[in-house]
Amino acid sequence: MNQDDLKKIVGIEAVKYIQDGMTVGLGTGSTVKYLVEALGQRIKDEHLTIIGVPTSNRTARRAEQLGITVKDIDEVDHIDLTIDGADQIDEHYQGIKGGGIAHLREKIVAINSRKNIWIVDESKLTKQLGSFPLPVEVIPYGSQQLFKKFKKRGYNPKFRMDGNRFILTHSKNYIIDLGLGKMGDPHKLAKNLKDMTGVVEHGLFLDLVNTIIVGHEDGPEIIQ
Ligand code: ABF
Repeated sequence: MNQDDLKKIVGIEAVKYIQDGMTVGLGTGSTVKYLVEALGQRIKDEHLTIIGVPTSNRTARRAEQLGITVKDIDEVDHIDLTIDGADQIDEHYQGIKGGGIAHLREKIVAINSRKNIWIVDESKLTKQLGSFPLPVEVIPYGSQQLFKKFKKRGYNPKFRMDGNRFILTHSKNYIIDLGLGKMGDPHKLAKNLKDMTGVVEHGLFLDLVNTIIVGHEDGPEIIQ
């Protein structure tokens, strides 16, 4: 089995947690792709009434193609359940997200959800966060000064570029990835980052997840 097979396993497992009538936050990424496909199939087979709240245009387009009713977060009363991927999860179930540059919308959807499920293949689990670059969304104005401050703090920053162009988020901001290697206390780092003017949001998702579904060769592992 390859990594994609493991992603498929957890995408299909996660769709079982969705009940008729739910408003569901739909994450972003290659694992969530399988969840969205499985959800589209379930809606067709069981004539479910589901509202999807996508965290990116990519997910919105895919969901609509599959016949899922899509609404913006500010059009719904509440979100019952959000299912999303992650880039790294440590042994305290803290996560790094945002490899897909959607972490601001993902975090807004997550904090407005009654329950959060992450679906990952086993390669995402780690003892300590940090070997995956931590994405930080920053406004363009003053971003070079912020970059220098990150450098001075030893965060080993790198702008997310496409050739010589800055990659823009949905909100037309830049992403600076921090190559931290081994991260210290994520709560302290999260506060330090949010205290820096010009930082919009970082990819540390702390104390947010309720259930993690991990894809292994022998099937899905449920952590809750
Ligand atoms: C998304 O899932 C992003 O936050 C993250 O970058 C992505 C990683 O998942 P995958 O490996 O499934 O693409 O939520």
